[in-house]
Amino acid sequence: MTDRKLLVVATGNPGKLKEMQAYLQDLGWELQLKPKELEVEETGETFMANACLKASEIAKATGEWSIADDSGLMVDALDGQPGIYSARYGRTDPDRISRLLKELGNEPNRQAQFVCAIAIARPDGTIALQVEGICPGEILHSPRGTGGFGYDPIFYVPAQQQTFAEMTPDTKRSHSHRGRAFQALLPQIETLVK
Ligand code: ITT
Repeated sequence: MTDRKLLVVATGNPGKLKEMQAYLQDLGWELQLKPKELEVEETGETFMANACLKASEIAKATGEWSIADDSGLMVDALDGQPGIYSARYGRTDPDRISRLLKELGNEPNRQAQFVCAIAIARPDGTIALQVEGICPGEILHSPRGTGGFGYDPIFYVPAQQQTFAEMTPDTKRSHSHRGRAFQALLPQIETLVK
């Protein structure tokens, strides 16, 4: 059924898009970027609620299958902030990073986790699949590395002894919150086209 193979990627974030494309490239779905003018207001109170909202609204607006990612950084010493507000924490990536470092100051507890919720919606807007992935780490005192996007330069993963921004795309792909969510999603996505 070729009409079920088109998948609209419901993101306006180029860093995220690049990573999502890498996970989805070998699946046999034809990927299409969501039209720029279609913006969905993130009114949900959880990552999953917002992922479902974005996938569902873009699916209904385009009449196609849609996949959305809602993600963010939860910092223990800031009671889980910026969390679902990670994108709204500042105007640019450097703004968001400096605000986070300022809020944390010299706080000794640097524990944090990245969370990624992914939802796939059918053309009628109903949710077909939802998964979540988490990656624990620590917030550094200053940025390190030039890869990735967003908060990557201050997010250090002790097991790899690198920040996300120091990792190769492949290493980030294997260990990140998004990677873990996609590892759960990929076996299930195959069943959707049947
Ligand atoms: P879309 O909603 O259009 O997909 P967005 O950037 O607004 O794009 P979110 O609402 O999910 O996406 O916000 C996620 C924010 O969390 C994002 O802007 C980054 O700052 C941060 N983030 C998510 N995943 C990240 C990653 O892998 N590395 C670094 N920062 C990440």
